[in-house]
Amino acid sequence: MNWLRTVTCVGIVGLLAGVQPVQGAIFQFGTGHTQNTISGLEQTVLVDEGVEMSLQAGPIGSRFNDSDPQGLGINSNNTSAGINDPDQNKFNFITGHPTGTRVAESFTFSFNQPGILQDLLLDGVKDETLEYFVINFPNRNVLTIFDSQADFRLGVQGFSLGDLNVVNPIECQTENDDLTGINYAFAAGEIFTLTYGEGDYDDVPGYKTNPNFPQFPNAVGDGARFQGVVIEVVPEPTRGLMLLVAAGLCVCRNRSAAITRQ
Ligand SMILES: [Ca+2]
Ligand SMILES: [Ca+2]
Ligand SMILES: [Ca+2]
Ligand SMILES: [Ca+2]
Repeated sequence: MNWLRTVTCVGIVGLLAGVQPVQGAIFQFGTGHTQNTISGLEQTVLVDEGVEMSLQAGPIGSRFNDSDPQGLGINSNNTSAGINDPDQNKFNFITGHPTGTRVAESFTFSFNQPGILQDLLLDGVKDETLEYFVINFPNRNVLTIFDSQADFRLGVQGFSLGDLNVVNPIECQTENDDLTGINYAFAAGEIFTLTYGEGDYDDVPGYKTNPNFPQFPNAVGDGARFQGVVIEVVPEPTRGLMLLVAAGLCVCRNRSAAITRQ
């Protein structure tokens, strides 16, 4: 029976080698993509390549606004907290909260299949004003995502991103505010949160007022937008095939063990 075991195992290895386990799904907002279709919704589900992406605007009561060609924003005007939103088609800080604090707009998202989060596509993340997005991963890891020039801007004045009071600062690799190659594996239904933010100038004294530094068109942040997310998933037919292959491997192992014992 050794020939049968050999042929079976070789066949299984061949199947594994031939499997193409992933396909890309991309959810994009703005011109040519999802635009003017989810404005006014607090939550929604989008579909690409058979994958469902569920989105929930935050804070509670906020609504999506995808009216701008550059991407998705949040409208938090007249929410239950009584907040005034100065930029209804951007992610920004909202004011007028009864406690007097600034509240950052955010949204949560998840997928109905397991996969790998690869790219976060952002827009309008300004380096001079130290704007950023915080991504909270399902496993509680956190990244604070800055413009690709933010560390350079700080470095000119003797500071670095590490001087800011944020968790795990990282720059986008591209000048168009995209963070690529994240490579985070997630399960179906696991929730990510993306939240807008701005660096605190108190962390880097002198940054705003240094006369040797190219000056700021606006001294305060002006919000940013979410352009999309790229993921990889295992297609349903391939997932079934891989389960069969895995079952086959178990049979093969058991058969080998039985033969060894003989
Ligand atoms: Ca807003
Ligand atoms: Ca901005
Ligand atoms: Ca930028
Ligand atoms: Ca971008």
